[in-house]
Amino acid sequence: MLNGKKSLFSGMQATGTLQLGNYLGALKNWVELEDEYETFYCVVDMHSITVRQEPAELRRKARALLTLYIAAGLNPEKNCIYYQSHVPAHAELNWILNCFTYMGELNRMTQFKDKASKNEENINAGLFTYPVLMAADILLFQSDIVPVGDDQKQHIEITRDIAQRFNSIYGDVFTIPEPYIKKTGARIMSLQDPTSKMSKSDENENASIYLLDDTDTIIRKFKRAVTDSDSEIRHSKDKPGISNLIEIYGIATGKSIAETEKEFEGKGYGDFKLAVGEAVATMLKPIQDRFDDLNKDKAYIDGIIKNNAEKAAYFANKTLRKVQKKIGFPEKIK
Ligand code: ATP
Ligand code: LTN
Repeated sequence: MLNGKKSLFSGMQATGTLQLGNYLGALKNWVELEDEYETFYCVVDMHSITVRQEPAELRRKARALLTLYIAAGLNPEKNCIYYQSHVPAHAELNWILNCFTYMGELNRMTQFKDKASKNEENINAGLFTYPVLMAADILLFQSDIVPVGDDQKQHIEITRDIAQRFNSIYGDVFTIPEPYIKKTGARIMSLQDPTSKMSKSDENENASIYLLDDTDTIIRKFKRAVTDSDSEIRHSKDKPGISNLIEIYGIATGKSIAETEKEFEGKGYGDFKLAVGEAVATMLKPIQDRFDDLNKDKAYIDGIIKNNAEKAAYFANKTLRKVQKKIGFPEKIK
């Protein structure tokens, strides 16, 4: 709770251009929550450097991500949209929580195992303690819920464990957050390997639909999507490729699985893939247009960056001061 309202935090890494999974699994759902919650949507640029980044590119991607949040429908008057690196309280609470987190817990994180295997030349300590910074993000804002895609569930669980451990020693300092994961869109799969999730850092560009891809590119990528050997458009565990496309089509058009299966009964994969491509392109077009418009107004975006960082810092510092006092750090002399 913050300001007498329930609160929430979520964020995305500025590691690449947003892909369809980021939108359908997270961002699209964020837009519905702005009235009920005090919301904090962060560009987690500090998390991004757990994998080596080119400085100018990181700056560009972080700005594009923040702009995309707004283009996708988040009203910056109602939602606090900001850069993690602009609010030092994230790093300060991160250190404290490191001292309340066990190596054994971190060792179990599947995202760490996955990222470590992909970055064998740079398995740094930040990559290992990544979930602790994430816990700091969430707990700083006394978040009741954390709207994310399915892959982040384990990170919310460790956040809860850390918070409960801290509270059991020092009293009720942190709100224990719940994951907020929608059933549909929670796990959009790669178009080239439907057994692994779509990811913005995938090296194969055909595996992901990027939010800023133009219509032709979107249609081409869906045409090339890996599907199963028969030609029936049916949602089933043994047809992961087609099932993924049916799910995407369903969100883009509002149609249920049964309706989609019926619509394409007797038709081939070619027709279906084209329809999915067109539906997704239509869904993304307004976001792309708004993104272009927003990029023309540098002063407007700069204003949001400045004001929201101040707002986030105000709430974050409240929690941080409380924590510092509880653990026995000496008070500052005024
Ligand atoms: P990276 O490739 O850099 O690891 P990513 O594409 O996996 O990035 P994140 O920045 O880790 O994306 O995730 C941002 C948000 O999008 C999170 O809430 C995450 O759960 C959600 N998300 C990411 N990929 C998918 C997906 N394929 N389906 C549904 N939600 C997803
Ligand atoms: N690890 C998340 C990004 C992230 C996040 C958070 C999400 C960092 N801090 C706090 C929710 C709440 C990811 O999507 N990879």
